Amino acid sequence: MSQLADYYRIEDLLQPEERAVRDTVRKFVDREVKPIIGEAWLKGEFPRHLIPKIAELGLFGPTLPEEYGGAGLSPLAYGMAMQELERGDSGLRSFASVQSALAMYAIYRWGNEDQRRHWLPRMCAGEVIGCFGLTEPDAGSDPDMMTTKARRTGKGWVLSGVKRWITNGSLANVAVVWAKGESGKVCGFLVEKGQPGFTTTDTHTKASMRASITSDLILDGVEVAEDHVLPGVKGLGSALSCLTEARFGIAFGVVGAAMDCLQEALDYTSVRKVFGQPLAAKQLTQERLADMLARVTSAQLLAVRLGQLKAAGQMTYPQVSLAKRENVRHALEVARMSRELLGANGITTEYASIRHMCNLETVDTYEGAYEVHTLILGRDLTGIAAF
Ligand code: TGC
Repeated sequence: MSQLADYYRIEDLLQPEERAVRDTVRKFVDREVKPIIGEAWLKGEFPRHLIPKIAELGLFGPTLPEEYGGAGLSPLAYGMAMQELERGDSGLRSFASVQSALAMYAIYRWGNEDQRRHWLPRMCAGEVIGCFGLTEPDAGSDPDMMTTKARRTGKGWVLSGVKRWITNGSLANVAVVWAKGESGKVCGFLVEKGQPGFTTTDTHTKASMRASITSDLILDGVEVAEDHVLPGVKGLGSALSCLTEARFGIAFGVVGAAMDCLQEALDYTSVRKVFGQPLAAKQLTQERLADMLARVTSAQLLAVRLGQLKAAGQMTYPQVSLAKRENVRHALEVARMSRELLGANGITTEYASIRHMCNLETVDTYEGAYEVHTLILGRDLTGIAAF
């Protein structure tokens, strides 16, 4: 990797284990992902054959303790893994981060010991895939508006409602589903694939995240036993705490997409000639390349400092909002500039930039849209909620 991808020597801020994780995932992405991902994206297919390989790399629940199948990795090691996966494609990173930071984290944080021991080792091994059902057709930025209901019965609970925009939905063996009980309190449930009343449908009209599965979860009177309730859940805040974990991974992941775009623009403009010179020799090109480099470097520094704060137990969720908000916008701008520098070639998926650019539109919107993070920061600064 050229000096450009590490202009401020982020390398020096990483422990040997964190560098090793980054390098291993980088090699995997170069060897197994980059050659196939453009075509998979065009076909609208998630490359399922990579699941066992990602599991082998230990990227499902890597920060969890070893007793549950995890590797006890540091937040920075996890972040580096997300960065490298998203250098391949945002869909691949989404797949891994929904599995780890949303589904597995929810079970780890809000489940009981039996649930942890039952689910987590198989999820680490990639034998069980999870998804996270919070968002609904009419409840996105304001999840408290959810209409999915959980009704108590003599035997357990009955769930009814629809969840939308669920990554891994139809692929998942287990869905973490958030629903309101009769008192209006948000509760968390584990719903298994194939349970009577539980179906999924995939969204096929996406012009973004095409190498990723996005589904509706339809819950039509699904009976859930008491041992499938997450007993630690304290209301909506428990669901939001999982989003913090996922947003943390996004803040790192998008840096990878931006790094890939910068490298692609540099490679292309160095060889492509215009008016007798390489494009890279033109001042307008250099201004853009410098802007891209500044954005990549700013994003890297924000992410790494966030990782250090998390490792020290000092990270707050508004800090995560700031990094998610800024880094996705930096990455999106870098992808747009790279696409533009590639001219007509930049509109094809022969090059990665347009794929990253389209994917990043989703990343800007999901896990808290740009505007939601703006208002989380506004509330933190002023003490006034302006949602
Ligand atoms: P609010 O009063 O702010 O909070 C309620 C309680 O939750 C706590 N809390 C958080 N805790 C940890 N992490 C966070 N990010 C938290 N945000 C809030 C908060 O401290 C409070 O605790 P307590 O003890 O005081 O009760 O609740 P609100 O309803 O006013 O929320 C405001 C807002 C806008 C911040 C929140 O609703 C929000 O973050 N909205 C965005 C939701 C979002 O990101 N949705 C996208 C999810 S993606 C999806 O569902 C698909 S799964 C992913 C995939 O499949 O790709």
